[in-house]
Amino acid sequence: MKKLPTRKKGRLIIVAYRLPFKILKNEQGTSLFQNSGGLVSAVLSLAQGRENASFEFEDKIQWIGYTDNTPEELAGVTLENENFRAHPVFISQELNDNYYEGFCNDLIWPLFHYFPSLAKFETEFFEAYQEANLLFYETMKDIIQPDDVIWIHDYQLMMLPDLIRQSFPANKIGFFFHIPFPSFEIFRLLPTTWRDAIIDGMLGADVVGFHTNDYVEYFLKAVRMVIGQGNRMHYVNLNSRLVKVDAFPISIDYNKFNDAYDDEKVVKERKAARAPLKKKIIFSVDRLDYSKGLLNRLKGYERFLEQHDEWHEKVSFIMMVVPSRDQIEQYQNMKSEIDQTVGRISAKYGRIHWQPIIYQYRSMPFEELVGMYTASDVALITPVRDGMNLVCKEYVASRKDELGVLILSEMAGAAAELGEALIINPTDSQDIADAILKALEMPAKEQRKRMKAMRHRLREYDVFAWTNDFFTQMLMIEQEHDRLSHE
Ligand code: GDG
Repeated sequence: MKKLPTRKKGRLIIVAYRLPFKILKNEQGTSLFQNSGGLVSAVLSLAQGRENASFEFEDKIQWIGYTDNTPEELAGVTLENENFRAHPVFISQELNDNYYEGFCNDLIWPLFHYFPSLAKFETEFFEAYQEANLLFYETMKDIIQPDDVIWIHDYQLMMLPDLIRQSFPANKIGFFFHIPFPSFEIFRLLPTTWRDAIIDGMLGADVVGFHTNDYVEYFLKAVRMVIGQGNRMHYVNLNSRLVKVDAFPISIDYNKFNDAYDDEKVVKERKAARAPLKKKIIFSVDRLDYSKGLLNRLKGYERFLEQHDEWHEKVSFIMMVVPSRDQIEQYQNMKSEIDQTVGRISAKYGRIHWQPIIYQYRSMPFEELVGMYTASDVALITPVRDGMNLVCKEYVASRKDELGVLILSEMAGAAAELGEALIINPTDSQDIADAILKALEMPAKEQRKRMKAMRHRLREYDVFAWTNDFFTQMLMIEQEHDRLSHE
């Protein structure tokens, strides 16, 4: 077996749009509330030094990210907990409106999720994006030391790798992209200078990671078209440097979800969900977003109810929608449409003692979330585009009982790994309706067979394997450079 490189010096610097905790100030002082999102748990696996890890870092993890607190509010406050030391980036409201709300969420998000008609191409957005990326760089430049490894995340920071590379040519820089990288026919809709700046920016890294091989292929095609550079299987040769471009499908903390099955609070939540309904449960949870296919899902369920009255009063669909970006008009309109569709379905099929849909617009504590994952007979996950989708992986990892059926959109990055799910086309209501029927009727033996295979895969490649894989590639890049230059 190839010996993995090890590294024991240097610190890890994470750069992401947000800091890993919320900062709350009151009369008692300042408190930090660590977020529990996917990226924070992934990075924690590095802080806690796992067995078999190919590296260890010095000191606490340094984390650079935006805060909506002002410099005056944070003056004299120690921004660190047992895992992270935070370095806030201060961005004015006006700049953030054009940078984050504008370029990131009104242009890149819709465009890269294949909604070009929703994308707004404003010059001020692009200028703000450049300025904000520079602000991140300005915050970092006095922090970076020679052996530090820098790991940058996502579409808010596409220009940052190159900004750092220009002044710190010897530091290892990784960049991970959490949303889909689109096909060139979509990417080329960006003005030429913008797409050049994006590609040049990302290529400042030593390793550029995506969730799937398709995104890797699309990115390499964009590189060929934009900088005219030939590339060979997963490498871009910039003469002085080699950039590795590869797929690293993000995963979850498998044990956390698997072990939660027996947690007292989770057991209580599971019983509380099951007892009053006494019906089969279909469950979904997503942030409010047009990419998540919420309306398509409702239409698929409606068609199922229309065609299968033998299932009336025997099944309820619990659809949780987590508030997100709902200050934006598009999101408000979409929410109204969801509210109306749920109302129409309930009015048509509901009975005094049966609610075909239970729809709630709120977020849930972790125990309730896993309670719902494990109480449900079917998880219905139908994004029209999703970089990966962690909800489906969490559902599978939570099912220690090996029961439950996953219905999953072919448009989610996760579909490439979870082939035992019932894979559907989210724009096809009939496909969704047929899959719901198949899932509700699936014998326990077949559920187990499918679940076992998916659980095995997620156990093997959990979030710790993901981070380990990414860093191993980053530390191996020099060896690869030597090998390729001798071929
Ligand atoms: C982006 C990409 C990619 C949701 N509601 C509650 C709750 N959640 C947690 C889930 C899951 C996470 O939020 C959602 O992750 P997703 O992957 O499904 O979606 P995005 O937020 O769009 O994330 C996506 C991801 O980045 C990682 O690279 O997979 O494609 O779009 O972890 O559990 N957690 C709790 N209560 C809730 O109500 N506790």
